[in-house]
Amino acid sequence: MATTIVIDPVTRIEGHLKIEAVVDGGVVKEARSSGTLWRGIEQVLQGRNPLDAQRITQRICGVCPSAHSTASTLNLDSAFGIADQIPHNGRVLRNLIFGSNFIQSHILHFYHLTALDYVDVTAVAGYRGNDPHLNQVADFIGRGSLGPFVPRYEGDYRLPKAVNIEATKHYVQALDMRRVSQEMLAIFGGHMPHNMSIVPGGCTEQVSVDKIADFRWRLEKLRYFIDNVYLADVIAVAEVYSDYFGIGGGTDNFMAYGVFEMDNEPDLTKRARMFPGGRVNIKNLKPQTLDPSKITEDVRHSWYSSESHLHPSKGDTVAAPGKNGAYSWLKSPRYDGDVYEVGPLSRQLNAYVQGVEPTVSLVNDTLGHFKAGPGALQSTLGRHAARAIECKIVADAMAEWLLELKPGEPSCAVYDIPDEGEGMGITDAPRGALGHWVSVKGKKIANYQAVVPTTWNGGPRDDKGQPGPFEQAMEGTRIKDAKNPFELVRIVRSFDPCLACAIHVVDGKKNDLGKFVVS
Ligand code: NFE
Ligand code: MG
Repeated sequence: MATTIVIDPVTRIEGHLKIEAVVDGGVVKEARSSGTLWRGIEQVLQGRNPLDAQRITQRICGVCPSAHSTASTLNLDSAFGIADQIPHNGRVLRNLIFGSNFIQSHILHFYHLTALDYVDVTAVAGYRGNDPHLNQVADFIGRGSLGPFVPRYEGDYRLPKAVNIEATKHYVQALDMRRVSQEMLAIFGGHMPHNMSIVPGGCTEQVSVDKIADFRWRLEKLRYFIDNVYLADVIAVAEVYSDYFGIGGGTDNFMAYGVFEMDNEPDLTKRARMFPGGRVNIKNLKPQTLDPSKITEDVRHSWYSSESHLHPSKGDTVAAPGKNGAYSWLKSPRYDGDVYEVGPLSRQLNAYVQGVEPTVSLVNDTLGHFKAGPGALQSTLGRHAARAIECKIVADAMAEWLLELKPGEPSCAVYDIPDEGEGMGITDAPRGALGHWVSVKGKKIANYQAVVPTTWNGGPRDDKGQPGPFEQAMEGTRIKDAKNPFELVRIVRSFDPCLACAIHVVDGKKNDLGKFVVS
């Protein structure tokens, strides 16, 4: 007899995601991913000064605001016609700010959003010893303050007690590491969340030797943690839960827009980026090109009455709560009508098939360690491994970028806002391909659309009925215990869902000043 498993909410932070899975004979026959929180940004931007975009779109999310500041700024660079004029320091500073956010976000995801699916924190309950981190956790549990650790499932915690205790210590240490990363970002970004310095034309922050030194010691602390703790913990988990290299695969298509600017080429599909843009099908591993004109968003199964299958430059967002057949506030982005997964795994796969180092060596080393082929990457653990590898590559690259800064030289171009312009800002956020599109008329924003990583991964079925990446990853999964569906939360969390980002649209109306306000 079929039963339906409902998990709501799934995410430990980052918004409201509901998962429904119909299980028959112990196997998921049909899965639905549903964003249930109505919020947003796009229409708020209409009629405003284009320079507000960087400020306002960062408020989409406190986890990846640097991603939205980067996408909105690339968008305005392109609409203003200044994408080829970013000074050297401006380009490098943007990469350093965004890189700090990547590191923080990947550490957050592994330790605070997913590790407790694998690590049994109750192993620390009786701890009495000299480690202040563990004493803190034991006190927490002793007082019954279980907030960050529950609800949880039971029955499939497999690590030895000593490893559970050590990993819990790292859980607390990772909070410190995230603080260090946020401080590092703030040296050049002003503050975190919502940096003040990434702007069209470059970066407002000036480079000085003392700021470089301040940044450097923090980065070295983080590199030590990533190399010796984060990577080691991912491998320790993967060794004991190795069946998850074969669980949670999903779609065969992987896309990246590319991230970390290496030159000032104005066409973002041709710009040199540390992680390149592209598409790849895991079954043939051949690099394919990316044409952003083929991106559309379907809304047949979303609570919107606006037209479906529009390119984001023409996108529209009219809320229709209760719409027949709809089950999510997320739209369904598609490339040429096809479903694509985005995220660290997509980025590293695209870099891998394009022969980019050190991705090729690190991926091959990891696959060699587990005696697996590239197909194993299309899985729950493949996503964790790709994210950890990526975190190391970004941190190591940042040490090089820091040396490229030129104290005393300019970091921002001078420009005028044009009367008219069309912009596109495509980049990769920690959770995957992120695009902002703008239309400027009379020096004001006429239309603004964002298509966000978790919208790609977590969207509902499209106009053709094709399930989204979360849904495909769950379908066909064998569930050992329907009362403790570890498989489903492990699969979905491996994508690192952020519903705050994914649902960024808003209902509202213009006020007397002609500004859009939330109703
Ligand atoms: Ni709110 Fe975000 C990232 C973006 S994910 S975290 O990374 O863009 O949809
Ligand atoms: Mg949108």
